[in-house]
Amino acid sequence: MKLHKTKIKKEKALLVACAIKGKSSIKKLKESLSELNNLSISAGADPIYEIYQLLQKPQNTYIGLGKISEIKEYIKIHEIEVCIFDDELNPSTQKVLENKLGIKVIDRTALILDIFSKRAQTHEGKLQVELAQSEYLLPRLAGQWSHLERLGGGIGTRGPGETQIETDRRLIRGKIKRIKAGMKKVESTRTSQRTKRMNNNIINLSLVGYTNSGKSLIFNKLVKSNILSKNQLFSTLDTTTRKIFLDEEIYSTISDTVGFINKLPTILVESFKSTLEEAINADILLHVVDYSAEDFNEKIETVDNILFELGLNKVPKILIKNKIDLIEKPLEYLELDESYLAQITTSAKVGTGLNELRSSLLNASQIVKN
Ligand SMILES: Nc1nc2c(ncn2[C@@H]2O[C@H](COP(=O)(O)OP(=O)(O)OP(=O)(O)O)[C@@H](O)[C@H]2O)c(=O)[nH]1
Ligand SMILES: [Mg+2]
Repeated sequence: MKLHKTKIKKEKALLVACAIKGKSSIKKLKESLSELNNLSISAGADPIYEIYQLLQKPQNTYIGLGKISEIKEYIKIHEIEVCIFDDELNPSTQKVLENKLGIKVIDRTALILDIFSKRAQTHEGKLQVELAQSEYLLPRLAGQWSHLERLGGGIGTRGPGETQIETDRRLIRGKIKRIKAGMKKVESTRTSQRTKRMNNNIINLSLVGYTNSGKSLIFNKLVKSNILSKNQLFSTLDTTTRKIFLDEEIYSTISDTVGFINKLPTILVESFKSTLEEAINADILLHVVDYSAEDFNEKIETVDNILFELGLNKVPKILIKNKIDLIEKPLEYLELDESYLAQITTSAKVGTGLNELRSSLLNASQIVKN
């Protein structure tokens, strides 16, 4: 007898991006769409087409009305099941779009949250993702009852006189409260470990940077560790800290952290503050960039902007231009702000530049200590 393989059907998706003229360009829109394409595949969709537009001014339908007609036409002909937008949509825009298009509408934030929830392994990681998801869901509740069932909201728990949405909101608020309480417990253990290290006058290094830039592989090579380093977005969600000897006597700690991405949802940054705590308290940040990426400059800028949001723009940094085995162009010296003490080129894969990186870490640690 032949066994039939069951295949979960992937939803056919149409990707949509737009931006205001002068603030972006067609090239940037296309780069962002190619990232959205990756994100949607990671989330389990089947992206088959992309539509983009540079707008003169913002629209309350996200994209111009002409384009909406074009999208509707495309949906009909190609039987598209979900439309994915490249920015976070406010709840009312999302509603308007769903009404106009007649199919499911998802935004970039929801996709990123979905991937994070797939990757979360530890108790703390799961709590943080659930918190971000609940915060995202709260203002978008109308007509989302199916989502709530997944959140474990009990049916029949409705109080007297409450509408369905009020009940949903109450359930989610309760859940947010419980998650926050759970996170407090995990955080206090972490804080006491960190205080111990800080009291010992040890320099703390933290790897930060765009997702898929090679942070975990560099970490593994520097401290002979074996954490997951994989060609996919957001391999690392949890922070790992290890001791690293910079010379025979002096040692520091080094942490590997969650990667960043363009248009990283604010709610995720907020929820992941406890995971990012190691980076927030680092004495030196090791900013890793995939130097072989065409848009590496934009990636550096994105990461610098997120560091700024976290109040880390003034922390001493070293830029690690990684993946140089993939490029043929001559290496350039980049103009960076004064918080960057050095820039090093590496190939974590081949092992190039790792000795220079170690010397640079030792130098920087001495500068920071004095
Ligand atoms: N060719 C080449 N590939 C590299 C290099 N460094 C890392 N990679 C590959 O790039 C991919 C991503 O590496 P990771 O170490 O997982 O990147 P990361 O920055 O930790 O990514 P996140 O955890 O998602 O933020 C993996 O497939 C690595 O093997 C390098 O120097 N050269
Ligand atoms: Mg990683």
